[in-house]
Amino acid sequence: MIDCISFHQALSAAGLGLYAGVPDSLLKEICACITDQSPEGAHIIAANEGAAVALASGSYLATGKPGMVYMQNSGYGNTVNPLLSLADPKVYSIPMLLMIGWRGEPGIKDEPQHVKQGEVTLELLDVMGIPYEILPTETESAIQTMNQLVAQAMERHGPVAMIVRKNTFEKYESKSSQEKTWDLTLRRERAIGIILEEIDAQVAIVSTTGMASREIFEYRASRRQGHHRDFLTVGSMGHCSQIAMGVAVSNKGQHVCCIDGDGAVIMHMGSLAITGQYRGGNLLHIILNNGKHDSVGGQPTVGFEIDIPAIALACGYEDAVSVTSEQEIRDAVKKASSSGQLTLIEIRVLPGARSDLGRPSTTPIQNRDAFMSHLQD
Ligand SMILES: Cc1ncc(C[n+]2csc(CCOP(=O)(O)OP(=O)(O)O)c2C)c(N)n1
Repeated sequence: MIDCISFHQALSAAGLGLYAGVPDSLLKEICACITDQSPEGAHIIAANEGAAVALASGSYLATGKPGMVYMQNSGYGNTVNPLLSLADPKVYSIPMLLMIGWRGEPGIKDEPQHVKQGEVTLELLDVMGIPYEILPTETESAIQTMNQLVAQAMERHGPVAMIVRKNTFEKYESKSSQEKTWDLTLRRERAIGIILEEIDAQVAIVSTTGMASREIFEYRASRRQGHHRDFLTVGSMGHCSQIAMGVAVSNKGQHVCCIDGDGAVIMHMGSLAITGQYRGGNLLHIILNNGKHDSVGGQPTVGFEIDIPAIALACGYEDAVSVTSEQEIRDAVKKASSSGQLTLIEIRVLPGARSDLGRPSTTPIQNRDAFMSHLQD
């Protein structure tokens, strides 16, 4: 496996400027190393992967140094537009090194949301004309491959990609452990339990990518409540609020609650402006804000640096609050459920999850069918 510190030193020696990206569990170790080792301002955890391509492009314009953009292959979709209409050699021709975590690699068991993406990952690069190499797992060969790719990016004046398989990087002990917790006491899973206890049993839930959906699944399973009310958006990070709004707009008799994450809401924050105009009286938006991309390794988001309720109000939501305690959550959910006002509730929670947290045992199609039957009942 690759030693993260040596690899990071080699990246710097190769003349890379800015590091930008969205974290991935396969890249957890190298991302933690980049976070620790990069000088101030040389690393930005971006809102989404397309934004990371834009950041690397801007940095190249300012310095002439290529940037490195890291992502999970799920994030690849977010990059297609800026890769093809900004960085491509036929447009502004901007060199950069992409580091792509290969979830769903054919032959390796992975979650359903990664299967299709994994199958087409290399083909998509071929179609876009982006040269790539699969990163070897031995440190010296990996550095050599990376150096060749950076040289190729400079030569072709465009993006090149390094594909990272599972278990490529060695464990890296993160040094950045200082946590701002604002005296928080609840973790996401407990907050979810409180929401589900408080919310009317008929409300349809649309939940976000990552552990939140897994925790909802386990909550229902442990109480034998069935899973028909919950649409667990296992992929498509950042889009669950618009799925929820799509349901609410199209079925005004159905109350819908979106359970979102801070990383996810920041990824496609423009959707808040669209939801903010909705006045159907049947939509509640809850954001579980732990200031982290908790599901993929706990890399920081700007969730605790921004005022999400103020943003929601400015976007047109009729009510928006931030809460932290059990009682506040209960009161806020009760009020929002009966007010008929478009409400956003930010719940600030501690990062972290149970180590024995399971995964949905139903397939996405079973989830879809059960949810559709619930909505049409
Ligand atoms: C487009 C895209 N980029 C990256 C990922 C990988 N990913 C899955 S969950 C997650 C973190 C989500 O963070 P947040 O919404 O704050 O929820 P938390 O995990 O903290 O509960 C990331 C980055 C993904 N699934 N899709």
